[in-house]
Amino acid sequence: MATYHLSRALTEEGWKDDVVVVTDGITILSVAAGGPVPPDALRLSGIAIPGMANLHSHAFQRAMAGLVERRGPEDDSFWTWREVMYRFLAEMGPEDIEAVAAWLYVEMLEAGFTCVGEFHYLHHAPDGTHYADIAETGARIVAAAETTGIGLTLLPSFYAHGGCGGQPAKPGQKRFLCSVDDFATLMESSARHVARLPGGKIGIAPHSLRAVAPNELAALLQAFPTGPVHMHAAEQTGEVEECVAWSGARPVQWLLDNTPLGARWCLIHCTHMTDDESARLAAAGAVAGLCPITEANLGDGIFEAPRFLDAGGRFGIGSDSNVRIALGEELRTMEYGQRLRERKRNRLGPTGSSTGRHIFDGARKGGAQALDQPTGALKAGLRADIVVLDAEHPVLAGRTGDAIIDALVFAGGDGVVKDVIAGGRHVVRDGRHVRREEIAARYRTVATRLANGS
Ligand code: NGQ
Ligand code: ZN
Repeated sequence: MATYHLSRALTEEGWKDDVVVVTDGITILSVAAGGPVPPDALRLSGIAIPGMANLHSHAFQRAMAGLVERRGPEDDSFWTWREVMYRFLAEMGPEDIEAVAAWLYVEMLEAGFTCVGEFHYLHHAPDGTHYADIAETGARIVAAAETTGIGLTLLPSFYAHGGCGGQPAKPGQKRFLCSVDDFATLMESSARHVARLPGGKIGIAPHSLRAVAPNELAALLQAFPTGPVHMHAAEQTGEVEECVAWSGARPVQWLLDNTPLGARWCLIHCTHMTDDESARLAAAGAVAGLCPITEANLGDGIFEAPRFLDAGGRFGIGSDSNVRIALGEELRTMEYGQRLRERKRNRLGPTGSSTGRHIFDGARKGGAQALDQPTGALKAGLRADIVVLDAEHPVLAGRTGDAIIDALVFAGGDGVVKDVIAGGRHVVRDGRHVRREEIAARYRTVATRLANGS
C-alpha cells in the first residue's frame, strides 16, 4: 500500500491540483483531487502524467546504436543495415542480452516509458542450437525487466523463413528459427518466466510475412487464440513489392484478407498502405505500431497519420531499433514527418486543441491496447505508472494545461522527467534510475566488447 500526493496531475477528469493517488503497491486503488492529504502520503512535487507504453523494442539492438551511421560503398539502406545487425547479434550471448536490455530499460524508464513490448527473436545460440532452456534469452529479458522495474509484455517471435511464401532462411537468421512445435515449447517456457513478474504479460509475434508462411501463421493463431499478436508489416517498399510478387497482395492487404485481424493485433510500421488498406486497418480496431525515430533512421518512409487517424485508426509508439530512447522525440517525429511532407503545421489533432496532447493521448491508449497492459491513465484499476515532470524546469515555465504536453513533445528533452513510478515501484528519482550506476557499468563492459567486434 502506498499513497502519493501529486501537486498537479493529468487525470481522466483533466488537469487537477492536489491529487491523492492510493495504490496497493502495484495497482491504483483511487485517484482524488482537492481532498485532504493523508499524513503518510509521499509528496511528489511537480507535474504528474501517466506513464507511456513503448510497444515495440528489439532490446539487443541498443548496443549497436550509432555504429551504423557511416556511408558504405553502395547506397545504404534498411537491407544493408540489417546485414550489419545480423553480424552484430552473432557476438551476443544470454548475459550480454540481459546487460543490454537492463540498460535499455533504465533509459526507457528515465524517459517516461513505464511498460515495454519486447518483440524478441534472438532465441538460440550463434550456431542455431537451442539453449538447454529454449527460452533462455527470453528469461534474460524478464530478468532485465525485474531488475529495472519496467512493465513487460514479452512477445516471443516466430521466425522460419528468409522471404515471402516460405523461402529458406538465410545463414544470418539461424538464431531466430523455430518450427511450430518448438515455438509452442518456447512459449510455454517463456510464459513460466513471465509469470515471475508482477503484471507480466505474454503475446505472440509472427515476425513478418517474409519470415512466416501462411500455414504457420494459421497454426500459431489456432494454438494461441488469446493475447497480443504483433507482426511487422509494410515497412519498406521492397517488402511490399516482394509480397505483391508472391501473393498479388500488399502485406497489410494480405493480412486483412487472410487473417482475423482485429483488436488483439498490432501491426508494426504500416508505413506503406493504400487508402483502402488504411481505412480497413482502422476499421479492424488493430493498433498501428509506429516507430518514428527508427523509421527515420532506417529510411522507411513516412506513415500517413492524418488519413489513418481521421478514419479512427488506433496507434501507439515504439522505439524498435532503440537507436535513441526519447519519448517526446518519438511523438514529435511522428508529427514532423507529416509537416515535412505536407509543408504545413499542426497536422494531427482537431482544430483548436493541442497537437502534443492529441498524439500523447492516442499513443497511451493504443500502447496499452497493443501490450494488453492496464496502463496509460491515472485511474483506479490500472497499474500505478506515474511520470512526474520537473515543474521548475525552465522549459515548463509559464506552461499550464496541455501546453505542458506540447512543451514535453516539442520543446523539452527527457531532462524534464524527475520521478517515475512503474507498477508501483519508485524507480526513477531526480531523473535517475535507482540502479543506474551498476547497470550502466555492466552495459559499458558489454558494449565496449561488442563495438570492438569480439
Ligand atoms: C528486426 N527491424 O526484426 O529487427 C527488423 C529487421 C527484418 C525492423 N524491421 C529484420 N526495423 O525486418 O527482416
Ligand atoms: Zn521491429
